[in-house]
Amino acid sequence: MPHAGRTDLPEGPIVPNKPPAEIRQEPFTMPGGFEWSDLNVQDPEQRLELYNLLYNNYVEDDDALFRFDYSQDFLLWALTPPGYRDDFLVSVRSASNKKLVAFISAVPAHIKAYKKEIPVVEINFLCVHKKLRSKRLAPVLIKEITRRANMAGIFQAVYTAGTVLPVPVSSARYYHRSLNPKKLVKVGFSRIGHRMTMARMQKLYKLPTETMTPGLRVMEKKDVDGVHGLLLKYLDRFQLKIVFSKEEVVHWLLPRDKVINSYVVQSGEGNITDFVSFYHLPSSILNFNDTLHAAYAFYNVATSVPMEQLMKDALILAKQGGSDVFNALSLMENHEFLEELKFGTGDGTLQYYIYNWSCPDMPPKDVGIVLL
Ligand code: MYA
Repeated sequence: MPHAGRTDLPEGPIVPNKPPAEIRQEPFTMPGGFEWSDLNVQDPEQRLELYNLLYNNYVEDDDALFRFDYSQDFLLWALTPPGYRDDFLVSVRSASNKKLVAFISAVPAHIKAYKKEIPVVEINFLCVHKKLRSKRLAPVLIKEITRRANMAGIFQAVYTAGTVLPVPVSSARYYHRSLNPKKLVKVGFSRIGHRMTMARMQKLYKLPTETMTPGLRVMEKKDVDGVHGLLLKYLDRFQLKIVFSKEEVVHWLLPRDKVINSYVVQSGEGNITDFVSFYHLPSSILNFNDTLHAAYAFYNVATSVPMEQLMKDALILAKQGGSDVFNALSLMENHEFLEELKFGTGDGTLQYYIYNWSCPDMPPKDVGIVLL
């Protein structure tokens, strides 16, 4: 396990920051027939092009049953936080017909690893069209996005991947909570276990129709300050965490239909005491012409009620909203509710990486960052 050893590593950049004059000024050379372009994700046509590239070519599970189907609204959310730039949405087009064939994104953020706060980019959506695989396009995309981040004065990045690359700082597991057992079994996501029947399974996973936490309500703009304060304080207990600005709370946490749900509990004195959020990332079900609706736990803070109760309410709300399954990683305090709320261990692990940064490894319970 990556976090088993490596406890005595020095903290800091692996390669020191480069002065501007030492950074390559011109884009890396693409293989013949391809060209670089920036992506304006605010433009519906370009957003649709990205959607289609990912819809057909992005991450699948090991058995090729499911492929992530990030919605267009989700992509707009994921790629336009404060400080985002079109030239960090690095696209590769075919020179002849201008078709989008590969992509990688970077968006700015601040993280804190142990005691050090670091400006970073979050890297995501690395994708090469299936017909162009194994031609070493991915390393060119990575070098180019690194160059562009360096030009902007950023020398560290965070990213996650299902694959083990050099060298993870932590490793988390996926857990799945069935909300719609019948559909999950039908499409091959779950199996009916030994001595189990569909009727028993449905009973096992049945949830109340109403949430339990008094005063739990949808987050609104007026809650931003309260949520910001609550979250900042809460995340401080983790060794690796995201450091949100108020503007970032507005962007990342205010609800967006079928993209991100956020709820708060407010005390009699008007303070925000609890916060719960999940995002919507469906997957195409490749053998059926259907969609698996999945909700993913995002950031959650419970102070007036137990975390388990707050998350049970999240399950109820996700089910009400049509989700078939609720996913969570073994991060933060999630271990406090996974078993009790009948989450099952998934096949997948998710590796966490900090590019060009050395620090001791950590167990996932010390990680306070959720990437999309
Ligand atoms: S993770 C999601 C990754 N995307 C997918 O899994 C979608 C489906 N797959 C594909 O589209 C392709 O298979 C990809 C590889 C594009 C993944 N991260 O071009 P190739 C290395 C990093 O011939 P292809 C996410 O988005 C591989 O080890 N490297 O291969 C976060 C080999 O290198 P080496 C990866 O299959 C991304 C080389 O690529 C990954 O055609 C974070 C082969 O290249 C991977 N997930 O294309 C990226 N998969 O020979 C790093 C394979 O050396 C960011 N490879 O072993 C680093 C920070 C940059 C910014 C820094 C700023 C300061």
